[in-house]
Amino acid sequence: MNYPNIQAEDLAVYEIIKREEQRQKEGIELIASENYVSKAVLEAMGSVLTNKYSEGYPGKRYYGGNEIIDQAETLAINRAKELFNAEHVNVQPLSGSPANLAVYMGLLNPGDKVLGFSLDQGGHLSHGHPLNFSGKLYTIIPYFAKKETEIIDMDEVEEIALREKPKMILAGFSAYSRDLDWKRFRIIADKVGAFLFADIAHIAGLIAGKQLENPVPICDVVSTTTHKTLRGPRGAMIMCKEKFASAIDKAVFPGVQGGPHDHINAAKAIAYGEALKPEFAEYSKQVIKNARALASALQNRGYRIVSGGTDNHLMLVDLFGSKQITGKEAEKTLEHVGISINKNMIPFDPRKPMDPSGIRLGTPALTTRGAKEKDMETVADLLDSALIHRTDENNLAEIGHQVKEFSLNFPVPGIE
Ligand code: DSN
Repeated sequence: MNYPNIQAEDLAVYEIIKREEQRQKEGIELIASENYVSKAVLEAMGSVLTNKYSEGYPGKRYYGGNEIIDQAETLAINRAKELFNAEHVNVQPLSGSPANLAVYMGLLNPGDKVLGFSLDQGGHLSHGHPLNFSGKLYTIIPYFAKKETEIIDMDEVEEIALREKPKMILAGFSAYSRDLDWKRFRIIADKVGAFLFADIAHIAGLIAGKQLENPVPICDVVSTTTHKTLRGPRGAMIMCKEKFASAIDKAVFPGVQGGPHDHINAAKAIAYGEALKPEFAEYSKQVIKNARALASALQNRGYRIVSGGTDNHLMLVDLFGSKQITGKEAEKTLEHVGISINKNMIPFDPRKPMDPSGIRLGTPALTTRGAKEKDMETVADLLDSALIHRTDENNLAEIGHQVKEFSLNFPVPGIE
């Protein structure tokens, strides 16, 4: 992508794009929620479909001229249905939080009780943070990982559900590295007459790639962002059983949003089409292999991985517990050498969210660039060296060169 028109018309923006291209190309991306989209997805996002208003749904719009837009949205819906075996799909949510807001609005009344995974153990803001709509409008009851194993204790989930009788059980996770027992969640929800809502934002691509169990046929409603492991444009979608279709559609529009972003919906259709190809299953498999290889390379260097490992694309490292380095210090040091990660709370963290004990690492982005298990050894070495030499500017400069040299072996789609 060369952006000749931006270059001619607005040099300030052109230079920002070029600097960000360079950062992406020369750096190691380990943020578990990030990825690199294909050139086709990038092109759709820059297309003239952005010029249209299309409030409503295919065949029932509040604006004229939507015959072609209807085709784009229907294509995205049909591909998503095929990918996830979904009865009903709404592809209009602009991002994860609005999607989740629409699910709450569609199924609950303000004040209703929701059981959600504790935020400081790996839940998401929209699963009950006190300053988020979820925490302000609904009564959130948290469930936790077990202290000894750092794995969700389904018996405890059942115990809390039987005691609290929530209207909805939310199985959704932003920093949880273990397999989820969807069927047990279903059994528990049925026992207490609760809706079962899964937020699969992090693992959607691994489900689409058939590496993890698909919760869509098991749950009442499932939301996901489209830009993480699923490798589509920034955005989200909601999948649900047909009986909830009307409630969910009304909650998205006019409940939460106005006009859909049609250029993004076309990009979603492209990404879903890519995810339906056999290469995407290979990609998903490699993401998990790489995550396991990275976790074990770090363990070999003395880092404690929360719960002892990973079943998906991410891991939490208990840095403070194993190396007496805080998450904040690590994030800053690693950014300095071109390695992007984020600080993260770990289960039962004695420290605070702005400077927690942990960091979260993920392999979706590096895997898109073609990295394999053996490359995870190099990544672990570079990360470890940077943290060891975190106060030594000369050493950090040298490690920064090595990060760049390593990264340039792996092309980023859309960046020459
Ligand atoms: N910001 C996302 C993440 O990093 O997990 C969640 O929305």
